[in-house]
Amino acid sequence: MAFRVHLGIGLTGKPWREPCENFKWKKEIAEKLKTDIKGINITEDSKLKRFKALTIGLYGHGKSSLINTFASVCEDEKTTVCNAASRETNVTTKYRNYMLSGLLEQLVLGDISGLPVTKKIDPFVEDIKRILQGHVKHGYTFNPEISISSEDESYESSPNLWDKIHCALIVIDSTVAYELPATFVCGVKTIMETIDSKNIPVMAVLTKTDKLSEHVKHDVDTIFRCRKILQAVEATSKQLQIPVTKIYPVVNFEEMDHFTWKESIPILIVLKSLLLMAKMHVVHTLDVKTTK
Ligand SMILES: Nc1nc2c(ncn2[C@@H]2O[C@H](COP(=O)(O)OP(=O)(O)OP(=O)(O)O)[C@@H](O)[C@H]2O)c(=O)[nH]1
Ligand SMILES: [Mg+2]
Repeated sequence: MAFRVHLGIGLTGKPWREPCENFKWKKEIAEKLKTDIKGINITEDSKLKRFKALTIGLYGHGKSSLINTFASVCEDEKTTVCNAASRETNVTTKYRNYMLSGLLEQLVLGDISGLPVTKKIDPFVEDIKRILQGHVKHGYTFNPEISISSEDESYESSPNLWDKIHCALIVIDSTVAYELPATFVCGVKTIMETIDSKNIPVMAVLTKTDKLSEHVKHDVDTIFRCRKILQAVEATSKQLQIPVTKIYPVVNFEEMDHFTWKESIPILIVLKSLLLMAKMHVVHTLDVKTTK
């Protein structure tokens, strides 16, 4: 394997993704992305209202790790805001919203239980549909047997725009992206019906690309040139019907001792796209409301 990395076997000549015009793996690009991200706000004077994003995916695919990675990029050092680990069962069992500071003070990130593979997923799918519409409060504990009822103390019967989700992130472990479980694909399709009916923007984030590709493990700057990753992106697109351009490969920082501007770049690219999409959604929703 080492000689493949050394000889660049499995890499494309030109990057298959050009994240922005004149993109280069340079510290200045990371700084520019951070400046762009800081500038994407709801309004210039409002610090109270935040964009709300939700991570959705199978258990163990890296949802909580992604939130920790976002928080680390925010703090400029490795940090943890939610528990992430590899276990037989779900690590995250409650719906929690995380407010980050500094770079991402305009964003709330929602973390939920992953969809199970072996058990029935309908209760989770129903809960996710309600979270998307703002009906579920922070702290709700998922029940694998039954979804939330309108009598539950965690049920919000009249959600406002700021309770609702403004961007959905489907988180997929890239090492299994070639053949996602049929129940999951089916569950995502059901969730997509709600996403589409509410016009919520959606993107997919492919995690663990360091496990999929030796090149990426060795040097993250091969992430947009690696054939295996492109294939994982295309397979995800085909199965979940999400356009290739809305699928972002990353390496979460969970299993790294430290990170540099280089590892931050794919994460900052995700954050910039997420915020731009959430902003368009909020602006459009507010516009529709005020013009009616
Ligand atoms: N090497 C590597 N490991 C990762 C990456 N992302 C997540 N992991 C590991 O995958 C395991 C599961 O990650 P979690 O973030 O807890 O997954 P989750 O989707 O939140 O899981 P649930 O809360 O159980 O639904 C942890 O051991 C992480 O360290 C990544 O990009 N690379
Ligand atoms: Mg989790």
